[in-house]
Amino acid sequence: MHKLSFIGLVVGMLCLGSALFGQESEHIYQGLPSSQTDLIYYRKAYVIEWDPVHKVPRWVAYHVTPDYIMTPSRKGHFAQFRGDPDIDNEASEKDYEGQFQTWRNYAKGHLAPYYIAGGDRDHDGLTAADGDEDEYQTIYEINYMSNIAPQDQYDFNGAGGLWYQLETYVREDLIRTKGYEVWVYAGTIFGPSSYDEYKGISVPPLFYKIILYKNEEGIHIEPYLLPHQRDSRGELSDYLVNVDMIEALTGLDFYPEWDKEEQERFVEE
Ligand SMILES: [Ca+2]
Ligand SMILES: [Ca+2]
Repeated sequence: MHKLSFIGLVVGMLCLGSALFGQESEHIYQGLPSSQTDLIYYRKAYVIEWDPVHKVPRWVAYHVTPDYIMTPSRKGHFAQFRGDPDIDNEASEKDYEGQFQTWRNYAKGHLAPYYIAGGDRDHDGLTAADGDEDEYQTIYEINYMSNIAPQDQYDFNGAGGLWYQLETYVREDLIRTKGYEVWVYAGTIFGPSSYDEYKGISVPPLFYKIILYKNEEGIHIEPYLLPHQRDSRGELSDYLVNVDMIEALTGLDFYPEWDKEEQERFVEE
C-alpha cells in the first residue's frame, strides 16, 4: 500500500473511532452523563444506559419536539414488545408474566414513553401513521424490553400515580399546550436497602426524571425524585429536588459541560 494512502486510512479510522465514542445525539443536552460502563446505546428515539445487574435501564435520555408526540395508536405491530438486538440479557415479556402480572401488580413501564415515538424524523412529510416505514423503527425501539422496568400499576404507572402524573404534565402541559421542546432523563435508583425481585428483574424503589425545557425566559430544569408504590401521593411539586441530589443518589454527573452552580441556577426554587 502507498504510504500516503496508508496514513489516510489510519486517520480515517481514528476519525470514525472518535465519531463513534463521542457520538452527538439530539437526545443529549450539555454532554453525556458520566458513567463507568460502556453499556450506552444510541437509538432514534432515545439514548439508554443498560443496567445488566437489575435488568432495567439505568437511565434513558430523550428529546421531544411537539412533532414527536404525533404517535400512531398503540396497536398491531406498534403494540408488540420486542427483544433488544444490542442487549442479550434483557427481561422477556414472559418474565413479566405470572407473579408480576397477577398478585404483585407490576406493569411493564416504559422509561422512554410510547407517546414520544412519532414524528417525521426524516423530513419527507410522512409519519409512521402515514405508512412511512422508516419511522416504524422509532416505535419498535420504544417497545424494546430493555426500555422497560416494573412499575406498580395502581400506585405509580396507572392513572393518578406519580409516574403517570408526571408523564401527563410533560406531554400535555409542556409539549402540547405550551409547544416546548423538552429533554428528559428518566432513570432508576437502587439504594443500599432491599428491593423486590422476580425472575432476575429488580423492582426499583425509586425512579427519577430530570426535565429540561427552554422558553422566552431561558432554560428551566425540573428534577423529580419519585418513590415507587406510594399510595398517599400529594402534589408533583412535593417531589421536586435539585440535580445535585439525583447525582448523589445515582453516582452520575448530568450536564457535565456545566459546573454545579450553573446547573442548579436553572432549577426552580
Ligand atoms: Ca418521514
Ligand atoms: Ca452535573
